[in-house]
Amino acid sequence: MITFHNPLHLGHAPVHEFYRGERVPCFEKPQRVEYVEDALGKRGHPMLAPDVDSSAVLGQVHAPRYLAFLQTAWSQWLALNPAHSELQPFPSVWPVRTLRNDVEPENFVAKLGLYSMDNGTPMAAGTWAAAKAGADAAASAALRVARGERAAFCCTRPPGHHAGPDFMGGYCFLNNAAVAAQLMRNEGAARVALLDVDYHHGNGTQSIFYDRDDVLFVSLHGDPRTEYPFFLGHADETGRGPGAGYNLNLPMPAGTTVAGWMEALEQACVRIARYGADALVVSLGLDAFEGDPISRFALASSDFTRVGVRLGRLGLPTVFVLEGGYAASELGTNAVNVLDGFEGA
Ligand code: SP5
Ligand code: ZN
Repeated sequence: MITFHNPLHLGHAPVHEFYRGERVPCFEKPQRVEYVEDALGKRGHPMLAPDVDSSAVLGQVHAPRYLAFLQTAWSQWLALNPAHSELQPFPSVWPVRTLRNDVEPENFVAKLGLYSMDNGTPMAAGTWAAAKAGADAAASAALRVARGERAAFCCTRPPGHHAGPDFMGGYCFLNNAAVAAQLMRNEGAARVALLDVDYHHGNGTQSIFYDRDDVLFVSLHGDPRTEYPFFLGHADETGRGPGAGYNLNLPMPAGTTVAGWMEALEQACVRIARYGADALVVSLGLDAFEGDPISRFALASSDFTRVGVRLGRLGLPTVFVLEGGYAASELGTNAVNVLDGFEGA
């Protein structure tokens, strides 16, 4: 399968995040895609550099003021104090219920809170460049598929599915899968299905397309009553206005085994087939893996081949976009198992 890598991902290498008040090493680290690139090479999948500028499509899925902030965030952080080059910014105040989010504050940390859903999404000097190159890679993969390629894989980090119209969160800044879906709409696909199999609900993607019937969002994930992102991803979220009926959440309890998970995948595939999609985008998180350090499903490496086979049987032009998955050394095998299963279907 043709694949696109992100040549600038290394510039996004924050050192720590918070867990129960303590600083812990980042789970979302550069080695993740290095393992995937290694596995892609070993199994003979060609790797290309992004060749599409996603700027226009980014403007269709994210708010202008959010993009402007993200692009300049690191220089704003350094402007406070040059010594900040060695430190990671974190938000400390958020415009929750009753507070206003329509007026952008001047204070940098306040802006960071306005544009964040959590304090778990650390930035580094090269974050914007890495996120933008990742969106370019997603756009490149989507363009190939829109122009007739059966499938393509976007191998990138940081991930994207928690990033909403105007906020970052869950290690995500730009919503790569939303970029891929929107680009295929622009290129003439009337209906795009977006299936999210990451362990965590793709709240950002859901929100971007919640009012629309031209992109069907379907997600398999840990029940938000106990799992991140906690505040979205319930089964009763089915879409709004013209988008009513075009959002399907299939939350499962932590501890769900492969049998239950595959049943949910079957439901998802039946819904996608009934939708009559012209193309499919898969938010390919691999944190449903039994060895994932922050997730609680139990798929084995060989199960990811079955996932790929089932998706291949949908018979749709398909763009795979890497999302989460934190068992870094097994990430390559698990990702490429999906792609090989898909191609063998
Ligand atoms: C893209 C993606 O998979 N984002 C996930 C974001 C999860 N953020 C919360 C992480 C909480 C880590 N908990 C550590 C538990 C260690 N036992
Ligand atoms: Zn995840």
